[in-house]
Amino acid sequence: LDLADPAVREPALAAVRAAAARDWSDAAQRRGPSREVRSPADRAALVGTVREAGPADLDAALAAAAAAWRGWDARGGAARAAVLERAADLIEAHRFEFLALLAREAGKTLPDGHAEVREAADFCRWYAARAREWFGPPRELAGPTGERNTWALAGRGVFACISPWNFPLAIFTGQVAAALAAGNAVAAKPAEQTPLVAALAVRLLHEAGVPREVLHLLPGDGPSVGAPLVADPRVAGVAFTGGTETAQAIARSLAARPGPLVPLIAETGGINAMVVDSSALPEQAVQDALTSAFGSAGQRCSALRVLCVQEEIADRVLGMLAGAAAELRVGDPLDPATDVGPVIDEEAREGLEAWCRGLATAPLFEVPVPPDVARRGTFFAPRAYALPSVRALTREVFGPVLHVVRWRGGALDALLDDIAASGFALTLGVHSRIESVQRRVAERLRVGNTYVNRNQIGAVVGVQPFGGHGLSGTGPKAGGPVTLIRFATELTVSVNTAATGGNASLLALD
Ligand code: UN1
Repeated sequence: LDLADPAVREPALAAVRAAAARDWSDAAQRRGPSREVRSPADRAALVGTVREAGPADLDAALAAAAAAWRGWDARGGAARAAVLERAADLIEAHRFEFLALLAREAGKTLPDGHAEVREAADFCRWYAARAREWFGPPRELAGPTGERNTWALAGRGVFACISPWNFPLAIFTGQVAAALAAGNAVAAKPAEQTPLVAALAVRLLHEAGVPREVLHLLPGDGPSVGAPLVADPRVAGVAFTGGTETAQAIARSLAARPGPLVPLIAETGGINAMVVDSSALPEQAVQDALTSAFGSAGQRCSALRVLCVQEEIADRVLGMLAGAAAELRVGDPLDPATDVGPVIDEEAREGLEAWCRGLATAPLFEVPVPPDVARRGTFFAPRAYALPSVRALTREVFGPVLHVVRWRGGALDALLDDIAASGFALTLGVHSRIESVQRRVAERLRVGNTYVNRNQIGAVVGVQPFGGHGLSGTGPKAGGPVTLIRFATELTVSVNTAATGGNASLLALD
């Protein structure tokens, strides 16, 4: 979507504006409470209402999914792939509706919304291709004569997919597509802030050919939907993206459950650093710090949280950064001129304010929010603070707040120890033109995704498999070559062919 080209831009914007004006209420009848979704960019505006899932909906969905998953699994990887590829086409065909809804419900700018549509379609196609590759007929593994050994991947059963509001389309669709590709049925719980994007995605997945009994949307909050879902013995696996503490609570709940042992696939947070040394190209470091810290209003788990600049070039880099930031426009996400939209809700805004107050120091710079914009929604002025040490950053601050630490030449190892001490290991930026420094930083920190001399957000499906370890998650990475294995079971069958007269096909394995 080339917004610089007027021939593309005008009809696209007209389509997005028309879609933005619609009532996006979800028509599905469920038995939980009704929730009104208000736009973070304009709290007076109702985006739509959704009827949340009650206990009876949960029970009905899990019963139907538990009965249906074997049929879906039995179709095989190639048939499931064809359905997911149709879903990718449909998601792209509805891109203007998604852009509108992502802007209104999640406060996403048009370029961010466009990247999400792209990523959601990519996830469907990538996992479809992996399903074709790995979920075909059982593979014969060579062994001793008189025996036939086969190995195959298959679905586990019903997967619970619990997704965040910051990528309500891409991460929601990515989890669901992975679970479906591997032969599972899915009970999907979107974030309570963003059920309407999820409802449109599920409608398209059904339209593409995912049976209704195989994919269920269960909107609601953690206590009323997420917790009972995870505790239910019919759930055979959980994929979760969100906060580390919630992932730990899910792990405890799964451990306390009687019955089968099930996997948790968790992608959580990060206290992501960018290390800039004196050999770095300042213009590049400034552009990448700006994009990584303030893009998507800092509401990415990959976002830059602490910029570590070598003392000798710190004044120059920070001066340039403040200058560049001063030109950022905070505003309505539907306006193509906007660089930074709102934060998701009042609770998020207040949390950011409280964190900044606690720092008890004046910001290095702050990008003003125009008063008419600020009045309408939950906006938060992007800003930067100097910290004495990386260790002063005691938690993930999920928004457009950049922390800056200066380090002296000769003290790189001490800095890296401070960064590693957080226990998170998600993204890392390194800006240096000295290869041995690039290697030293990357190898000492060993995070999930290291980016050298570029920005540290926007991992591309299939090219930059995304995800961390330690406090940042369990793996497997999203959009990677082996993501689907954790969504699957492995079945090994060893047949004594001598005893069956050499006729192993009695077991009808293939
Ligand atoms: C998240 O913010 O929850 O690389 C993870 C990126 C995205 C991050 C998604 N894939 O910026």
